Amino acid sequence: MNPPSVPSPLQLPSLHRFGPLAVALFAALTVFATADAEPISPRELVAPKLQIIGGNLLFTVQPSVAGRTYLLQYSDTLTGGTWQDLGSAVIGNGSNLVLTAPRTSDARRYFRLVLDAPTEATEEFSLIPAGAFTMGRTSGDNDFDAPPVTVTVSAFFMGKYEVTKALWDDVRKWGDANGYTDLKVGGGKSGNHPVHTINWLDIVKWCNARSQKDELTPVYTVNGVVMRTGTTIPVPGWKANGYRLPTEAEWEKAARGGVSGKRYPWGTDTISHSNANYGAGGSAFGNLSGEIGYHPAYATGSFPYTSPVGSFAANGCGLHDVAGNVFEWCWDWYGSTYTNGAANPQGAASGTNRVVRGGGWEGGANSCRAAFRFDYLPTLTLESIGFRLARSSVTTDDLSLIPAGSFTMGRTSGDTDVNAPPVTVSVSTFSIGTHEVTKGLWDGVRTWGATNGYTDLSAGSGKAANHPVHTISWFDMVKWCNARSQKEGLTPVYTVSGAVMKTGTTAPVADWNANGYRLPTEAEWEKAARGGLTGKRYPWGTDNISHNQANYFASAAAFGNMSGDIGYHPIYATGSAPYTSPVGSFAANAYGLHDMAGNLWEWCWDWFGAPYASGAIDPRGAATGSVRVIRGGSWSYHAQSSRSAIRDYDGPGKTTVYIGFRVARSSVPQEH
Ligand SMILES: [Ca+2]
Ligand SMILES: [Ca+2]
Repeated sequence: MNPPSVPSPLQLPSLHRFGPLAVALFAALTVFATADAEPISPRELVAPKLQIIGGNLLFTVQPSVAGRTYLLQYSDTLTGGTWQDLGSAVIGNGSNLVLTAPRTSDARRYFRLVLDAPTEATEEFSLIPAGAFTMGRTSGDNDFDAPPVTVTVSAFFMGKYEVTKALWDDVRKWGDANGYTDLKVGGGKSGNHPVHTINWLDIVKWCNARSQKDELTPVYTVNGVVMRTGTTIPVPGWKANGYRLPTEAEWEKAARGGVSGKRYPWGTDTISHSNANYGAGGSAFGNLSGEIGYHPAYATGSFPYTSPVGSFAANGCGLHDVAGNVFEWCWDWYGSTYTNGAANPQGAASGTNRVVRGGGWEGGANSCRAAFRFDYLPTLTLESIGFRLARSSVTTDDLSLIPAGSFTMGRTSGDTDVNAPPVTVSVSTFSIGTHEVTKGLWDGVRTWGATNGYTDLSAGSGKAANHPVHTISWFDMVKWCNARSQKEGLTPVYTVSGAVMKTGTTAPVADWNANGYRLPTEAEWEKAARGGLTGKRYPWGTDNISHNQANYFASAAAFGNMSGDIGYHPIYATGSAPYTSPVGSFAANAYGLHDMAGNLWEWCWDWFGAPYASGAIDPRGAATGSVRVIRGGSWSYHAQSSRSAIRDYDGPGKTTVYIGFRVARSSVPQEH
């Protein structure tokens, strides 16, 4: 994402006197600073409706923005005072939100209501991790156009809610003044209901308008120009960081919420009016709703019978209304079935109709299924079709974004590693290389570095350009990371005495907020290796390993070794040692990462030390030490060393044919 917009100066509020109290209602977008003048996140100041009822002040936000955080604050003076939080923050749900404060005997008190601005995409969006899933019909259903196939998609962000009429209006108004002159007004029962009666072409233009409004890169172009008007089918820039429609595969992966083989997003084969807003009829497709017809809570007034977004529980990916309310446009031309094994499919190359998904308030249970495919002309508008937004992950092709959160780090499956007890550890979002760094990549950056001050990088060694680089020290790796960052216009992570580390063997300081390349921490490495799975020895989520899965030295049956051939990997043990394999020779784990087990050990940032404390947040290893952590085993080590939990170490000056590395990057605002 781009950095937050430039703060505007603190603006004086307009005052509304109310009884004995002076209540400040800030209406302008503004920014304030803490007492020590350190800037904090931009916040919108909201103008609520104020009432005094009995002993309480009631502030009503109508309607609230679903998923955003509202906080009531007060101060006894407008100048020089500090704003104090009054009560806890409240999360908007798309409906009226009422925050209360007791009346006090103060002669004068000022209140304001602040809406926390999203600081990263994850507040409005869910990060859907990279990986394969089963797309298509389930549960004995017979959709001819949706046979079950395995499809892989890269990490991306998916909107938690259908786009509301209020959001549509806001962006459309901005767009109208910025060259987007033919966006439809659209329909919507109120501000917090989904927008409808807009067509596919309106939506892609609106996505561009919102991207420009938010200082992101627009996704859709026509003849190389940002699409603002007209009805020419645009070309999508999938690498752009702006707003866009999801592909059909992305939509279905997100809709399934991480659950496999079930009809509905909540992970069962049944549906009722407590799950979604749809038209109930008959018992087919697991419809359990006793009342037949439209949803009784929302079938009021005139058509359409939409519900406020977020009126029903989210699925496992945090998404609301994937089933029902309004159908959702996807990017894809509707075409025949997807290919088994497809990676990031984007639909038919051409076509007549675009895909819509997920059913709507007037559709039956059938159309609410995660597998159900439908399609319409991109010029069609209906009261039952809206959309939700997606955004590409801003990392580059060779990195996977790993979602923030806690995981269980340490030994599993009855293993006895004394230095790796199971502990709960939490890490922030970060990205990590899908492959070990190759000799080819090493050489390219090293050549650039040699003429840019990086004069002592080791040449390293590698069996071929597509094999992992080895025979480089830990110091070489961190300097190389800096060189690659500078080569790509990113901020280097490692400094010595405040200067970018380019040469030498002084232990550097890491800037974890820099957006450049770096080594993963040990905790990041293990979280990434586990691929979102828990309690298994190996990155693919089982307790067994064979030469079909990794390049390691097979010996006894200990640690689940299933390999019949004892010794080095027979395919790669040719010529002279080392017996590395081309990176990516084995299947990726669920985060899209190859060779986390075997091929080469991978150096991490951390000084090797005692196990992490349970509950640690972003741990980065011992404060000092003499050896750095290595992880994942190698072509010459046993199954035991290929386990996700194994911890080993070596001196940072050491160079061997057993150790390489992969890069990581902190998830920080990207410059585009
Ligand atoms: Ca929907
Ligand atoms: Ca490895």
